[in-house]
Amino acid sequence: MTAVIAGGATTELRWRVNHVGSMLSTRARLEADVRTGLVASPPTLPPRWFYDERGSRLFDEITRLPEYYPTRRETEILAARANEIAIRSEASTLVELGSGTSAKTRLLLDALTAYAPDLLFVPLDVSVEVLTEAAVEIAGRYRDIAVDALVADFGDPLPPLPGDEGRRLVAFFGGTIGNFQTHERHAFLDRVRQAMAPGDHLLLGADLIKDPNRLLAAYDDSRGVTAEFNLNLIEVLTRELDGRGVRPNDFAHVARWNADKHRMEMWLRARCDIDAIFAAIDLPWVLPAGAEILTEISVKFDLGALHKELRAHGFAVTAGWMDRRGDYSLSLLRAI
Ligand code: AVJ
Repeated sequence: MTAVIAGGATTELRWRVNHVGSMLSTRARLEADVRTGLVASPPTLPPRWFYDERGSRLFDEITRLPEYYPTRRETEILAARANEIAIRSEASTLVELGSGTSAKTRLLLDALTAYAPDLLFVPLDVSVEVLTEAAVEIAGRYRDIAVDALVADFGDPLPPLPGDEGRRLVAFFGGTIGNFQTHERHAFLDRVRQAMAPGDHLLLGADLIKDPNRLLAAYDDSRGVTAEFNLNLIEVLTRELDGRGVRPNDFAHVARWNADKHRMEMWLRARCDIDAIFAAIDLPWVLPAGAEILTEISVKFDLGALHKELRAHGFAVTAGWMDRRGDYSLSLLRAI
C-alpha cells in the first residue's frame, strides 16, 4: 500500500513523502514490543523507541561528544572517498536507510550530483516529521534533485526501491548494522540484497573492534548524555502507554562490553523495586531492585569477517576503507 502524505511540486521543489508497507500504528507496535520484550529473558526493548523528539536530540548531542568517535570517523572517511564512491557506483539514485538529517548525506549528495545533477534521493525513515524536514531542505538546496521519501522501518521488509536498476546506491550509515543480533543482521542483509538489482551498490558503515576502555567511554560518557539517552526510553514508555508508578530515575544506565559477542550493551538497572502499570494497555510491570533490561546492542566488527559475511549474502566488495586510526570502516559493495 502506498499513500502520498505530503508533497511539493513546483518548478523549484520536487519532493514527496510516501507511506509504504505496513500501516500498523506506532502505538500498536510499541504495545507489541513491550508485551513481548518485558517478559523475555533478559527483558529487552528494541532501540527504535529511543528516538522520539528528545531522544533524537540527545543522540545528536552524543555524536558531538569527545568520547563518541564513530560519527567523526565516518565523516572523515566519507569526505576523503565521496568522489571515488560517485565514480565507482555511477549512481543516479541514492537510497538512505534510517536517514535522519545528517551532514553525511550532504557530503555524498555533493559528490554524486557532480556526475548526476538530476539525482533521485530516496531517504527512508520511520519519522514522517524527520523525512518532511529533510525532503524540503534537500530539495531546496539541490535544485535538480528529486526527493522520493519513504516512511518505513529498515527492520521491516523493504518496499520496491525507486530508481534505475544497476545505478542505485543504498547507504546505511552510523554503524547501525551493529544494532542487530546475528540472525537479525543476516535477515536484514538478505532483505536489502533482495530489494537491490545486480550492479546496484551498498555503502555500509561499521564500527570496528577496539580497546574496550575506549568503547566503554563512548557508551558511558563523562557528561552523562548517553545515560540520559538510555533513561529517555522509560520516559517514552510512560508517556505513550500511560505508565504509572515508574519514573526514569528509578533506573540506572549501565554500559557493558560483551567480549564473547564482541558487542557493547546498554542496560537499564532497576534502582528500587518497581511495581508499576501501563494503564493504556492494562499491563502490570513488576521488577525487583537490581533487575536489568537490555535496551541496545552495538556489535563491533572485524572487517575481514564482515566482508566474508557480505560476500555470502550476494555482494562483491568493491572497497573497504578505514579512518586513519583504524577505528571505523566504510565499505562499498556491489550487488552481484
Ligand atoms: C546510532 C545505533 C549507531 O550504536 O553507537 C550511541 C546508538 N547508542 N550511543 C550506536 C548509540 C549509544 C548508535 N547507533
